[in-house]
Amino acid sequence: MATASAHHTARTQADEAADEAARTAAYEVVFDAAVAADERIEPRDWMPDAYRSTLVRQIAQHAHSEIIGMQPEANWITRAPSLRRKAILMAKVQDEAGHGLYLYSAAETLGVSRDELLDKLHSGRQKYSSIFNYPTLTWADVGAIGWLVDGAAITNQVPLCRCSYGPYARAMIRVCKEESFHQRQGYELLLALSQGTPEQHAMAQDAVDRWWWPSLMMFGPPDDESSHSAQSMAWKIKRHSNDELRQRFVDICVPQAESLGLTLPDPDLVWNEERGHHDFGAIDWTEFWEVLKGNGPCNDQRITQRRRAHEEGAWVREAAAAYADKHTNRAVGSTSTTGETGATRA
Ligand code: FAQ
Repeated sequence: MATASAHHTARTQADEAADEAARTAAYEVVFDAAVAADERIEPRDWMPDAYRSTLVRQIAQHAHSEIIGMQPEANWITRAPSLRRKAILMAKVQDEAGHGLYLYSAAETLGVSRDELLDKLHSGRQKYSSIFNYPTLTWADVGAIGWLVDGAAITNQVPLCRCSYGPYARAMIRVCKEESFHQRQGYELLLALSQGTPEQHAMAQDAVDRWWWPSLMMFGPPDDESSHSAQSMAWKIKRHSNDELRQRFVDICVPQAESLGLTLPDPDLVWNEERGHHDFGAIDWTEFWEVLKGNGPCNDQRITQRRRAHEEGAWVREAAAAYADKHTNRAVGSTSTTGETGATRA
């Protein structure tokens, strides 16, 4: 009898596993068809585990970049040369905080908590963009970041407005509008310096010399070393490869540099009639991978400051949670059938 019962249980388990596999296969067909038809995948839709984890990785890295990216420019808020420049810079840095919040919210729709993501950033288990590990040495760096770093960010993020995952795509629409303002303010700042005194012009040129190559690295490793691109493009998370977007950015920047009266620091930069694009010099990928390993000029400084800001903000999170609790209790109390809400309000 015992053997028969064990046999029956094993058969039931096998049937259930087969049912589960058939259900997953059916869901996968629906998911693949939605992606192929350029429909949006929404939080409650079925999605492959790997699609979910890829999105969490990319959106978290993006969110972390936005909030760590506040540091290099915040370095200059107290030293902005005029009230107008200071007001613009403060608005820009606050926008970056807002971008971080939209993105953490988008990641939360995938079933991860913001605490968990911040913990991974603080413990070095998740990345942020390589670009924010470089120092802002002069006021002109604020202009170079706006023109080049925000310019690269827009080039990368406009296609993400068509990402297959709905909440990420929608967050990108507003982010891109704000990034356009950031890019314009950087361009305008650099133009003022470039057309200023010889010292100001030299300061603008020096900033462009230092930020050009790291900006090209923002697009990620070359396509043949990009581990995630093929799958992310098949899922329509990424719409273009790293090299395609890098090339697009170079082509956009060349005429803008000419209008600025500044030189891009690449002797190999030349228009290629046949390709219809600019050729450009070799990127130092050793530097990129070193920065990713934590060996950039400011990695330690950035993460130490981020951890400190998080610790110093603990009281704000506690106060916000206590306030939310109070309101939840009040709402529960006010729907009480006895009408006795007084106790929870005390
Ligand atoms: N830095 O296979 P791929 C901004 C990693 S926002 C660090 O090509 P993927 C606004 C990558 O994670 C800037 N790590 O990866 C602002 C992977 O490592 P893993 C941030 C990088 O994801 C302006 C490995 O290399 N923007 O600037 C970088 O398919 C001013 C292999 O790479 C975004 O995050 C890098 N640059 O493509 C704020 C946009 N590149 O995870 C303040 C969204 C690659 O396997 C002031 N993200 N890695 O350990 C993306 O579009 C993509 O994630 C890429 C990388 C294109 C960045």
